[in-house]
Amino acid sequence: MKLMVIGLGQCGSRIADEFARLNRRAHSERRAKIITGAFAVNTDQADLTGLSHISSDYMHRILIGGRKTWGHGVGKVNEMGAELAREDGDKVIDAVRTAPDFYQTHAFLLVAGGAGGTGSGAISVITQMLKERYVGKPVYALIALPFEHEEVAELRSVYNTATCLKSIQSVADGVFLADNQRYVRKDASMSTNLMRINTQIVEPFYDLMCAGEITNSRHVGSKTLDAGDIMQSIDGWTAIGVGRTEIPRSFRFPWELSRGSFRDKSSETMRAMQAMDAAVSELSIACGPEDAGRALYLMSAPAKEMSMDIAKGLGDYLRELAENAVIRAGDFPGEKGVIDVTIVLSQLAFVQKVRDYYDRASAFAQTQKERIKDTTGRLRDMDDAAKGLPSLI
Ligand SMILES: Nc1nc2c(ncn2[C@@H]2O[C@H](COP(=O)(O)OP(=O)(O)OP(=O)(O)O)[C@@H](O)[C@H]2O)c(=O)[nH]1
Ligand SMILES: [Mg+2]
Repeated sequence: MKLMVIGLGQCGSRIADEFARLNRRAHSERRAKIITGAFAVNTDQADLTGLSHISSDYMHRILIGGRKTWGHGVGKVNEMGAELAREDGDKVIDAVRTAPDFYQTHAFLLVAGGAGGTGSGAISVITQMLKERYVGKPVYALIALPFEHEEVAELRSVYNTATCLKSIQSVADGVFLADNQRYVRKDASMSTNLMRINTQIVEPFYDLMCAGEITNSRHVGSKTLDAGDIMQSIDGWTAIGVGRTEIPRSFRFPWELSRGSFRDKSSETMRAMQAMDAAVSELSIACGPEDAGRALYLMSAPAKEMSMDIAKGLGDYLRELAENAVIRAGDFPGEKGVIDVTIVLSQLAFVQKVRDYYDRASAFAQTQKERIKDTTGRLRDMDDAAKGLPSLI
């Protein structure tokens, strides 16, 4: 599947930058093209300059709201992020429309951090603009959810995330959720953590996007998962993950496998299931597989490790986990010595974390309203106290 990726705000732009890197990797490792364009959109000029892989011209690093923010961001006010996107969104549409590979694009992927101002506010507006212009091309969103410490320190980040999620869910064809907190490693510094997290967020997309795009026959699977299958599997709230198991060295040689004993076969299936278990535990957001209406898995393993038995084993296993989902599957001859399983759980009917954002943000909005009323009343009292004095202006 070929995606056109648009990152909004700092978080979104950095993740889009990672997708641009993934495209280079796909090209060098598999001769595949998986990105038809990568763009960064921000109200902050300095943040646009800090990217590495997205082309550095103004058609790929797009400054919006420059006249109003002087290139310094919107300071976490996502209403302003949305407003500036409405005013300057045409810049993004123009860049997309004139991208040389636009017509090869299967779908758009827009990325933002939910807790910020620019990305959180702009993502739904730009999604809506794309949907109005390009009917029939799905628009997906990928939202990074804030770290716990941000939620504790600043309730505004909960409120921003909730309003961002509510808005994007109503316009996008599917919303991938990536919970920053799930990727945290305690011993790393903030900047290396963010870089590592971004790599981990995009990693599960790699095999998925490559699967249908590989032209080199060495890499074509027996049951190819193409863009159509993937698009049928993405709808509404979505989680994605990839898991890996190593194949023990003794199994890597053909003469070991040619014995083909029952035990070898069953341990192969076990290994594939272990990779699937790892994918489920590495999902980008905590969710119950039983809440998924659609599910997809993709196995990538050395050709000789793949068999109908294993595919059936994995299929049965996922059916047990995601009992209410329509399941799609594919395979893909991958790297030597490892089995990777990518999982997408979509059309999730319930996500605890989203529900919590909605509840906490509604309470926050109510307290804010009361606080404003209280402050206005007290200001009026003070003004009243000065009523009898003359004014100098
Ligand atoms: N995964 C990940 N999350 C990030 C990154 N940078 C920021 N975030 C998260 O995104 C949220 C803040 O959003 P930003 O992208 O910095 O905000 P913005 O969209 O630029 O908006 P303003 O700066 O307010 O104009 C916070 O919850 C951060 O934890 C990043 O590189 N990776
Ligand atoms: Mg910013």
